[in-house]
Amino acid sequence: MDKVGIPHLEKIMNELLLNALRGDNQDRPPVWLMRQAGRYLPEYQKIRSKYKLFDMFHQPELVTEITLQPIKRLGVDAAIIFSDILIILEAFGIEYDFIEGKGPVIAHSISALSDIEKLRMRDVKMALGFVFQSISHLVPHLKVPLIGFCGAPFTIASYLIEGGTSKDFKKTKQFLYNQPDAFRLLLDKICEASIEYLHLQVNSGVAAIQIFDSWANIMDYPHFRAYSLHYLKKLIEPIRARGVPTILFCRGASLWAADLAALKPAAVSLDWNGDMAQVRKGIGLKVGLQGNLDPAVFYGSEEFVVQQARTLLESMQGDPAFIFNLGHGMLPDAPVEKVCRLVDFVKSYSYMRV
Ligand code: 1CP
Repeated sequence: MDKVGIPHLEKIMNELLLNALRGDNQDRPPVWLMRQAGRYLPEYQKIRSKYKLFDMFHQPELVTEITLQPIKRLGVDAAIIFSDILIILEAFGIEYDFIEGKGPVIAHSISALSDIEKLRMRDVKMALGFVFQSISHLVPHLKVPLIGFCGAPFTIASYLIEGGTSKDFKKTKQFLYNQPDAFRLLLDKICEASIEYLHLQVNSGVAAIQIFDSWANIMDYPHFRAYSLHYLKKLIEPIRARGVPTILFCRGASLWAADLAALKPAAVSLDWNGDMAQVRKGIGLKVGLQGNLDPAVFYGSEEFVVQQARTLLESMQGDPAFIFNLGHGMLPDAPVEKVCRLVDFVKSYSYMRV
């Protein structure tokens, strides 16, 4: 692995993301891609074929190598630590795994208040020590900001109740509609552990935080406010108080952008359903906007990818708080050449703008 610079003495050279998150980027928009480390990269697949995913997340050397892969291959303006939102389960000693072709699986799912009452938060610094070690290991290798992350309490709770991924979230809704007090207790417990987890990520060296509320959009608006928004606010506030920017990713964000912006994160990450420029007009310049190309764009030709990127860039022309990204994570079968072309195009945009 390349050693870039002297640990802890190297200044972050590329500040485009942090400038945009402060709302004062005068240059081209920063670009990074959600799930930029992953199966579409042959170098990732090479490592993946040798290890179990669960083990990969637990080895700081591998985490470092995989996190750096998209930086080297694509030249994106930010790194995001190779980890998973479900890692937080280890703060409660909950066993889980990632099964090929099936996704995450939780050994003992939650089905009653008594299951929630039994959950005891462990010493997060100890239980998730491998994440903090990975961050400390990574930072000296980077010339771009490192983004740390966690799942939003609602999204984590849905995995705990479903026992894994779900198509209809039936168990989650049954629980939510029949036992709202127990559901809130679960969210409170996850929230407490997540705040601690984010603080420790910041202490270890991340420059920004992204919160993933991937399943918030399964709720209607009143439930979204009570069970998602309320907890997102609780997560953001202590991190903002430390001067660390937070990006809120929420499926459903184009519908609920104004509510999310009202929480005052540094940025809201939009899905591809909304028109970015129109959302900007609606919320004004008070928060950054990240997104929002359809991740399936790579199924089109290279010309199509460039054309879609150009349309988005032109619509956000001169916006000091725009971060170029996808509307959701990279798909595993995106052709890597087209992904490189996209990033190159966004990076060359300022020159075309003059
Ligand atoms: O570069 C990066 O972004 C990699 C780091 C990363 C992140 C930010 C991974 C690695 N996972 C995540 C977040 C994550 N994990 C989310 C939120 C973002 C989103 O909505 O996509 C979610 C919902 C998960 C849960 C998860 N982990 C799933 C989705 C299952 C479902 O319910 O649909 C899956 C398949 C995983 C495994 C996983 N985590 C990360 C990767 C690269 C993978 C797949 C790896 C593989 O099979 O090799």
